[in-house]
Amino acid sequence: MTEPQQSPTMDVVTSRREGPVWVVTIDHPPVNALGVEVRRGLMAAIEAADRDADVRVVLILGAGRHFIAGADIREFGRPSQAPLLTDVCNRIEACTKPVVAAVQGSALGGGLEVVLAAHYRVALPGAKFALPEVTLGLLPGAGGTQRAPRLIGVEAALNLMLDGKPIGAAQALALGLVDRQDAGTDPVAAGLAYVQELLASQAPVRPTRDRQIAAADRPAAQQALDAARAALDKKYRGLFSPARIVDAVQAVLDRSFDEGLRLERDAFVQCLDTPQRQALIHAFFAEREAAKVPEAGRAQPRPLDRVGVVGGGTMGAGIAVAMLDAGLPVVMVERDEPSLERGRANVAKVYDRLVQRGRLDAAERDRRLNLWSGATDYQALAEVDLVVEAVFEDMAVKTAVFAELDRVCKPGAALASNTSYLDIDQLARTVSRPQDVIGLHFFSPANIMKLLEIVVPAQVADDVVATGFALARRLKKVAVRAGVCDGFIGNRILAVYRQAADYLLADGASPYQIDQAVRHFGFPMGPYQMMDLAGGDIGWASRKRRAPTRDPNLRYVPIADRLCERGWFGQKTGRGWYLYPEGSRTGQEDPEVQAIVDQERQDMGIVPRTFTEEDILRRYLAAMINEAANVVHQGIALRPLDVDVTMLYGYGFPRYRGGPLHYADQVGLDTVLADIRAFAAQDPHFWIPSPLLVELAGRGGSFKDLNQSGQG
Ligand code: 3H9
Repeated sequence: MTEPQQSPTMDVVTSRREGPVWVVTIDHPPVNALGVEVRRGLMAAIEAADRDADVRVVLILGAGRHFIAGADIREFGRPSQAPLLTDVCNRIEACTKPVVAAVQGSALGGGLEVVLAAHYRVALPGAKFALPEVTLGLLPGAGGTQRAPRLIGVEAALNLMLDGKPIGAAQALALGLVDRQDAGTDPVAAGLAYVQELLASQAPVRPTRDRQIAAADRPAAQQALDAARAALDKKYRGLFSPARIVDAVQAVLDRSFDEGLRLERDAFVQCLDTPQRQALIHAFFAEREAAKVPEAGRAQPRPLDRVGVVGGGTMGAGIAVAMLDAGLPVVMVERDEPSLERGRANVAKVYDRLVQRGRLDAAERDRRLNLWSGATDYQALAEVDLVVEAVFEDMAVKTAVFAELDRVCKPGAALASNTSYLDIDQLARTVSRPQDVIGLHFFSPANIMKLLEIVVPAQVADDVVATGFALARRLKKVAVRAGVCDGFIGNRILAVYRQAADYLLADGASPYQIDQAVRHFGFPMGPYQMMDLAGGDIGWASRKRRAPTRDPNLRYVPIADRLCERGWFGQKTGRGWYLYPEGSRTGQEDPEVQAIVDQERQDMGIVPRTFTEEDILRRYLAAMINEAANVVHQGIALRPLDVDVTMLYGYGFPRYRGGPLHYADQVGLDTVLADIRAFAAQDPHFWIPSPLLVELAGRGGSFKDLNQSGQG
């Protein structure tokens, strides 16, 4: 090799010549996103390589942990700046010297499109390839829809684009997405080794655009397209971009490469303009911003090597599994041997099911279960770094548990409660170390649901909050900081929009009509289906608990109580709002429930009225948005985005609508406020406009503004 020569390209893209090889490195932390400077730099690097007669091969690399994580998502929605990524990819492909991409880490979206435009590809062991644009309401917009099918076939390419999930190096090799795997860890060495081979064999340029789908493969390709199109409604209900993906891939069979590119570009621009794209990108950033909380900025997390869980019921076992899955040894404490045995069985059951379904091998199950130990003596928790209490939802019971934890846990251990509504400040005051007490509100099933509300009591130390967020990262959960109040962020808002549903029910809508409207909006299920799934007895208990403090001015709808009095608790009892014959999990409408509803209306002296689907949704969502605004206004949520993330990850709010407060901005705050005021004319006690909503609507502001000002 001759002495490296530097070229004066942009800082984020540097090029150097090593003998006949033009090594182009993208160095744009944190993820080498393809912002305008990177695009310009890449363009200039290829131009320079073409001009330099001594260059025979170009090698493209990413510095750091990732190759390229895709287009710079922050640029979407702003005026586009030349060169477009699609032009950069075309330029790479048109290079007169062979271009090799050496991929370590992620090659996602536009990053993979750069790889597809190169002529040769090598993957290192940790490489991940994906076209995740669909998760952002988009389609690959830099030639991916045209090049991927030409390289790996229509069906595989459709899967990559419609699933959006990453595949590893071995699968990429098997599909023909890359030409080879390198076992090393250094992309420069791997790339140069491959380049030497290509030079030795005088490998030519090999534009992907020149490949054709072979005539023999076309019928199967068309079949894959037809199947994908037929599945669209069911799999991607309400989403705009998946159908555009299928259309663009169809062009691979029907049109020239350049026509296909134009069609892709048009579809990409259409997708960029949709509220779905805005909502999905809001969700992407909101999820990451939610982890940025003041306490985590001020303190380092405490060490976290061993955890305790008190309680082996469904919740405790789910939390234990979440910890075990993350490789954390768990000590479970129960009050006696039979309860402990049940706890152990609950944990084992989760893993056995995974093994049965082929999602986990038996050896891995055993390895994880080996990290579990159980005890009936609290002393077993003496050495844990963090303990999560998941016992019965009752202040006296929890206080007794915390007294034990206070007695046995080592100094500095974080003491967490998984309560979903109790006052953690009060709980913290009962121990000698309130600075160590925090709320970790997991959602059921705790090993699956992504949301973790981190509830921050008044006296908790910053490093305990930071530990909560570090734990969430370790468990691959999405954490949201919540203040102390009844129900924290999520359950507090839920209580209010559920009440709005009950008023709709009392006034004339059927539970089935309400559920359907809510599903049509994009929730996976409606509130009555949800109650049947969770068990009606849970809500019944909390209604009874709240009865003495209920605002007497608020209407009370006792219909759910009538069902519970009959023992109709939902799926687990075979009937609730719906009928579940023979353990079925899909409910059937129940005329007897409708008769009870009719009777109750009569008893309340209500003449039922008709509600359209739109009427239902306006009330349901206005109630949700209004309480969400209160939660922000009172500082229970730091920012509107924290509410959005909570509702997206814990309550099934459709991601493509961005969460209730993003959605409110899109609808227009004055529209939402006008609705609330109109509803208030009929029921002024329930429909009290949130002061924050009034203020924002009054000055033409938005929840988005508050996200921006609250960040950092
Ligand atoms: C696309 O490519 C369209 C093209 O087809 C066509 C265009 C014409 N842009 O997640 P992390 C930030 S669409 C801007 O915490 P990790 C992120 O916000 C794009 N910023 O790290 C965070 O910032 P901060 C298709 C981005 O290690 C920081 O980087 N690509 C982008 O857990 C670290 O991120 C995707 O959808 C971006 N593309 O995960 C991939 N990506 O520190 C999206 C990340 O200020 N990205 N940031 O909070 C990911 O999936 C993950 O970030 C990744 C790293 C797996 C890469």
